[in-house]
Amino acid sequence: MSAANVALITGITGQDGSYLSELLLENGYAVHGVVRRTSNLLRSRIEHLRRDEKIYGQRLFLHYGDLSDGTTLRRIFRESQPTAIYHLAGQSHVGLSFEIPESTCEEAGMATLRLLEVARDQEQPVKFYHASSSEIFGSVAEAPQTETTPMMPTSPYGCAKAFATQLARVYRQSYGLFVCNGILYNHESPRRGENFVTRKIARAAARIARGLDLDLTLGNLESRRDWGYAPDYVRAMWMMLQHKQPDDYIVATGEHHSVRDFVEAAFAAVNLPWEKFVKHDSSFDRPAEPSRLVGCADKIRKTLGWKPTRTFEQLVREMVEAELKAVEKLC
Ligand code: NDP
Ligand code: GDR
Repeated sequence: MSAANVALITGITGQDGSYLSELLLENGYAVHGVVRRTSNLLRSRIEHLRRDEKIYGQRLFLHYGDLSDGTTLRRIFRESQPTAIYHLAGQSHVGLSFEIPESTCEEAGMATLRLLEVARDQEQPVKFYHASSSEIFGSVAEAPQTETTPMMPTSPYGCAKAFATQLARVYRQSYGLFVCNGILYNHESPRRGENFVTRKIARAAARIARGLDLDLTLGNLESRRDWGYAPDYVRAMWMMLQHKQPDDYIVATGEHHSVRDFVEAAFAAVNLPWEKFVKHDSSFDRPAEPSRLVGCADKIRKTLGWKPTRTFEQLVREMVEAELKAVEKLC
């Protein structure tokens, strides 16, 4: 990999941004990340990279910015001169998007347009990855879904991602920009945000097992998702931008499981009967839920040779084990 590879990542402090940074640094890239001003300087998911003197300030650079601040984003482009941008930032909680729809749509929708416009104005061509989502399919027209399945989102988040996905296609077709939509299904890891269901369950199972919590309160146990392993999915992002043609790809395992399945597997990993500890609270239910979300990843498997490395059971176990280690550090 040549030293001329420069990546700009929006959302570098998130789950995917942190794994992607590690992958790109391993592959010899200079990595620039956009970070928001926060009241706490600790950015837990990339703190290990920031503390590494051989990396931070040498090959990893952080720039203050916000998706709403177009002039700053343009300046960051000028300063970093990226050859690739991975646009991952935005409010990513589907349930919350019903409570804060305007900012969610601004971040997931309009900000993508803003960045596509900046990319279009660059003198040097820049490859563009857009973090699309299975939520664009919503009340699905077919299962499993492919790259050509119609979009029928069921949440403000899904609507905004559908808008941004269509725009990314328009910019590819109209201006010849190298833009890829990664239509990613749920992907999880020990770095997942604590208010997403898998991390919430894994954390609670470990804490209940060690006597730190008494129970776990969840919404709909019957919801089903196609859950994969986040490091596999950031590898897919990178692979898309290495291909000769820009295109859209579904990234999924092709298997779906219920929230109940995840709960059972997580509590089994700590030898506890889950029924004794799990409660339902309807405030976690959503006004609408997508149905039968499960992806067909044949295109990325055949074209790019991508495949997942973890089974569902391995994923659950790894997440619970990480939480047990975190609890041990506390004790
Ligand atoms: P996270 O929620 O973990 O990370 C979101 C990132 O966006 C954080 O770095 C956050 O910064 C940043 N961000 C949010 N709002 C702004 C803003 N206004 N300006 C600048 N930065 C902002 O998400 P994931 O890593 O899980 O997901 C990455 C992307 O992929 C998201 O767009 C998500 O919608 C999409 N996606 C995720 C899937 C998944 O299963 N994980 C599946 C399909 C799509 P801060 O740390 O300051 O909050
Ligand atoms: P999702 O993930 O909405 O699919 O979006 P989440 O983990 O939030 O929900 C998955 C399913 O679990 C049900 N559920 C609960 N969810 C949460 N968060 N908390 C609970 O207590 C709970 N109880 C049950 C939900 O109703 C839902 O059916 C994720 C995000 O990463 C998006 O950014 C991404 O685009 C999609 O995955 C693909």
